[in-house]
Amino acid sequence: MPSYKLTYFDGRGRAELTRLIFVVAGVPFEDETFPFSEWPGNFKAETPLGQVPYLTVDGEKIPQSISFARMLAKRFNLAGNDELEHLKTDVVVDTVTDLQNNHYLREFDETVEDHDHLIAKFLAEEAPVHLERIEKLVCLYGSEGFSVGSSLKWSDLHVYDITSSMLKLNPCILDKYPKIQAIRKTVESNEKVAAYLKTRHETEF
Ligand SMILES: N[C@@H](CCC(=O)N[C@@H](CS)C(=O)NCC(=O)O)C(=O)O
Repeated sequence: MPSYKLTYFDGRGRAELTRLIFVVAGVPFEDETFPFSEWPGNFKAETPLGQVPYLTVDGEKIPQSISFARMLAKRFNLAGNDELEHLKTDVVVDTVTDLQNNHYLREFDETVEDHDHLIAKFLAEEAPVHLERIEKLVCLYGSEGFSVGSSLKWSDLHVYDITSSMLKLNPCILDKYPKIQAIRKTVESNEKVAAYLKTRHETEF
């Protein structure tokens, strides 16, 4: 079996999707985390693109979290059953990543004085546009509790993870999105995910 090591800050962020894929697949991996204070000093120079996360596969360091998550999802049969399902799953993943990127852009914007106002504006105006898109895609491609087809895919894990961050910011933010809520239930009721969530420690992001 190939060896896998995932390297990231001590947080969920852009690494959590990959962690969830390993968890659901039941495949062991080394979860290497380090405190943000050690970045950039010790770690940045060692990374392929000066960024984290990266995945070390059989000794080779691979950057870009969505690219390596996609490879793992294919390896572990979480990417769809045919070419069209692969495509639809990618479409959902990309749409969720748009929300993630938009969120991080606001969350880590150190140029504004009133950061609370920026986040409130993001939650009121930008996040709903993204959430509506995701809800729409699930109506088009998925079924009750699944974003694409009728079995668990990595797109469901991405929906779950990003919406967990949204709920932390506003516990009512998903009230208008029943399809997204149903996906969250599917993911949370997966036995392996449920066991993982019980042991996962709280982090800042
Ligand atoms: N598209 C890349 C983005 C990676 C990225 O922006 N990583 C951030 C942390 S979430 C980072 O390394 N920031 C530190 C830096 O750029 O110095 C991915 O998905 O892996």
